[in-house]
Amino acid sequence: MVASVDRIALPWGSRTPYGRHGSWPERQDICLREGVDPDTVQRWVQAASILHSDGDAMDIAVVDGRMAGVRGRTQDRVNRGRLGPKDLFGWQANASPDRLTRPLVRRDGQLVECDWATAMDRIATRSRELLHERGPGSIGFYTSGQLFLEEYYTLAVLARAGIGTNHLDGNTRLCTATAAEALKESFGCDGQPGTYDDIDHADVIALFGHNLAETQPVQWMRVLDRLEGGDPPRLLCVDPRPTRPARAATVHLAPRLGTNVALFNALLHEIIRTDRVDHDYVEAHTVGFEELASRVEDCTPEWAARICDVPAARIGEAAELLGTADRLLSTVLQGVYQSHQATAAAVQINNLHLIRGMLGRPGAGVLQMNGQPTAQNTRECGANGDLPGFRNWQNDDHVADLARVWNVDPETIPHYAPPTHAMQMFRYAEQGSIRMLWISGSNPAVSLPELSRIRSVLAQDRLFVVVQDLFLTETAQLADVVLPAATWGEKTGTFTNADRTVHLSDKAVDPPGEARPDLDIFLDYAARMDFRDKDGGPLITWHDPESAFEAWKRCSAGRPCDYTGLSHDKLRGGSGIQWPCNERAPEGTDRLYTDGISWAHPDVCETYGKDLVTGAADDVVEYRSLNPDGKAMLKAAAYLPPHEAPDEEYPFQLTTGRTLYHFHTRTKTGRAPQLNEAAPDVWVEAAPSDASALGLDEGDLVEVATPRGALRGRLRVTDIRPGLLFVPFHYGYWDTGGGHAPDGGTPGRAANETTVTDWDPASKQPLYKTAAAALRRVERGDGRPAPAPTTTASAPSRAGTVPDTVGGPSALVTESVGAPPDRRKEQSE
Ligand SMILES: Nc1nc2c(c(=O)[nH]1)N[C@H]1C(S)=C(S)[C@@H](COP(=O)(O)OP(=O)(O)OC[C@H]3O[C@@H](n4cnc5c(=O)[nH]c(N)nc54)[C@H](O)[C@@H]3O)O[C@H]1N2
Ligand SMILES: Nc1nc2c(c(=O)[nH]1)N[C@H]1C(S)=C(S)[C@@H](COP(=O)(O)OP(=O)(O)OC[C@H]3O[C@@H](n4cnc5c(=O)[nH]c(N)nc54)[C@H](O)[C@@H]3O)O[C@H]1N2
Ligand SMILES: [Mo]
Repeated sequence: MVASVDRIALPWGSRTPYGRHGSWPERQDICLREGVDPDTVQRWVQAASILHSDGDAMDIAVVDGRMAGVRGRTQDRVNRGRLGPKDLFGWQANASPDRLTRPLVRRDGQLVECDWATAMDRIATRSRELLHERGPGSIGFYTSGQLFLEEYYTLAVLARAGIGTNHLDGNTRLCTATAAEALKESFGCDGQPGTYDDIDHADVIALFGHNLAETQPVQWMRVLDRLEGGDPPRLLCVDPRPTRPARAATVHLAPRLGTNVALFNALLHEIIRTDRVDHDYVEAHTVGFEELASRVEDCTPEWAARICDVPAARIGEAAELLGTADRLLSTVLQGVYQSHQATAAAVQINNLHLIRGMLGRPGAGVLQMNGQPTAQNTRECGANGDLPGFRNWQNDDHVADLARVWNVDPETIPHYAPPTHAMQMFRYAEQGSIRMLWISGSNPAVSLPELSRIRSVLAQDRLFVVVQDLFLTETAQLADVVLPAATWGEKTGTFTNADRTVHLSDKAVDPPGEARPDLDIFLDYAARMDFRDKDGGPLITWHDPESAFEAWKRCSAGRPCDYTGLSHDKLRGGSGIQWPCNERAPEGTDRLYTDGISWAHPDVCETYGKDLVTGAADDVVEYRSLNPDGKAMLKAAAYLPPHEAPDEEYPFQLTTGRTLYHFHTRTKTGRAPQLNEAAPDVWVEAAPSDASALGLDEGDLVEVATPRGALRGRLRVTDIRPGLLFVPFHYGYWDTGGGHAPDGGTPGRAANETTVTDWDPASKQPLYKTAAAALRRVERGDGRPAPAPTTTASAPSRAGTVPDTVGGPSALVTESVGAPPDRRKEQSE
């Protein structure tokens, strides 16, 4: 069956229902440029999507050396051929006419074009001067969750063993630092326990602060297909906005912002009170049950109801759902990770699974989600605040082992303190101890909190800023050197999604102008700096993506994220493969912890843990006494109120987040016409009762102000929790239509003008989802609605009052169900 579907109007496409324990049918989505059809495509090149962490496998169509479209790969375990709207249309940004094609350097205050030798020489010279004058601690690297594994590994080696700096982190700090920390706190080590296949088997699926429909649309298609098939799952959704999952849920809880810990403690209280505890599992595999039980003893639903402003009866219903599940799958994302008490809350979801024994079996799994496509690799390669291969910086044996892999002295690798986290790096840059900051694959002048501060940090004369990007972003405009990077489709490499599936993404077309792959840029820098190992040989011995991958395999050998059974060739042709993949598991591993907890023993664990409330690090002695046998740890936490509560001046709660059609600061999705038009400008969501109390209507221009700053956007009245405002964070001042930088007089439109510089004590992830704000009208609307989609959580409260979001002819996508066998054969070539 073949259908042509407007995938802006119908983002999840047509249904392919299937029953519990069945296998998800294939559906191939194809989107080709006008005038191109499958027969005129000259080459299909294998890749996977780079605009979220789902890892949807796709092929890029090439005609005359140019990208001409994409199609889903039906043989892949993750998506079975389906693609979401961003993947169907986002590839067009690669060919945008405003791509950076030559390096730029700042001369007399202006960024001017130059050749690569000039730009790289300037960076190497400045690096050497700083190393000489101020030492390695004066140089910091801020990278991404969007480069490839081979690139992060190279960056980690050159920063940690070449420069010898402790200041290397990713924007993963803003993204999945809490996922990693929560896994480490509960299981002793990072590594996703569950798998997407658990969706096929679960009878209850619980989403905690995760707008699955908009941020992992392909897995939402899978849930929708199960909801329409036999023996459908029941859904629990915890989110203060009326997301699509919230509307489809059996139980929806819309708590007050920042009260997750109170709510989760009440859920645990009910499960223990009704004795839905798997005592055998708890006894065999965990420590800390008594303390957890006593911590939540007083956390009744009535107690939590007052804090969270959710009916106690509803909390009881949610606990009943979780307590009676035969196979429970939970996912956790930014509504927890970027909210108050992030790690403490995320850990309570691990506790829920541990006390119910819901782990390591089909359908029983927890997904502490990732957001960015390659965030997993930033973490495992040690380009964030960890050592490569999930090694423990406090364990001398682990540092010595890493030094062996790199053939350097252990003292070369900084391990005197935890690797510096991103928020601290910007603080050091502000204070002047960091003098060079190299930013790759991130746009902090839009994405970090409190933008007026970030702009002033980056604009300082004494700070030498290098920005490696595809476009002259808001951040690049503040740089001293701008390096034009090649990206997805223009370079080869691998990356790993949120359920540990490793995909290969091959080069399909040449990059524009002189743009170079990030790997080549890092290798060029390492060669100019002439980094050496302890025997005087080159520190970095690889020269291309494949040799970099082979080097990483040696570093990962025997570690939890063991890649030794993988190779670029093995990843070509078929499906992505889940790590660990080694001699023992040559086809990969679907679930971790099927046979007890494997990486929590004091000798092997990645961390000795932290106090969830203060963030104070434990040492090996404390860890050994808590967990001598390496079991899972049930860590309890008391609820504390958010730091910033509404008051008379700032009476609203404010949260920020995403919409279906855009990715982050829109450098790619803002340049794809179908996506841009679906949500062309910022908006502000408020509840009908709040709007009418202030006399506001749909489409009015409003201002949202916090103690940090203000932004302006059009009002959309939705069924959001009363007292809460929502602003999407995608809109910086770059715009196809003409956004502007805030100039003191007129506020801008970026959500982060208003957010606070504050972070979770354990994971150091910034709080984008708990602030107090004021709302006022700037100007009455002219009858036109806010530029917000109607297909998503931003749907108007009164249906039919705003025209439906549609894409039209340019958004038509071919969907084929039950593809003929010959097409499948051609695809696997
Ligand atoms: N379309 C799209 N998809 C994406 C991305 C994108 O930019 N656009 N980015 C990718 C990345 S990097 C990430 S990290 C993920 C993020 O994916 P999600 O976490 O799903 O997205 P968000 O919109 O940031 O936040 C999710 C929900 O948290 C809720 N929330 C806010 N505060 C609270 C709270 O205190 N408690 C609870 N329980 N919920 C709260 C919000 O209402 C929101 O609906 O998406 C990935 N996928
Ligand atoms: N208020 C608020 N702020 C938030 C969030 C929120 O929910 N609310 N979410 C946070 C989260 S979870 C995240 S992940 C961050 C995202 O924040 P950022 O990472 O800053 O946002 P992006 O727009 O994805 O920036 C990535 C940059 O890398 C460039 N790029 C893309 N591909 C490549 C490549 O191959 N090589 C190189 N060198 N560059 C490339 C893009 O052009 C873009 O400029 O935002 C955070 N900020
Ligand atoms: Mo993220």
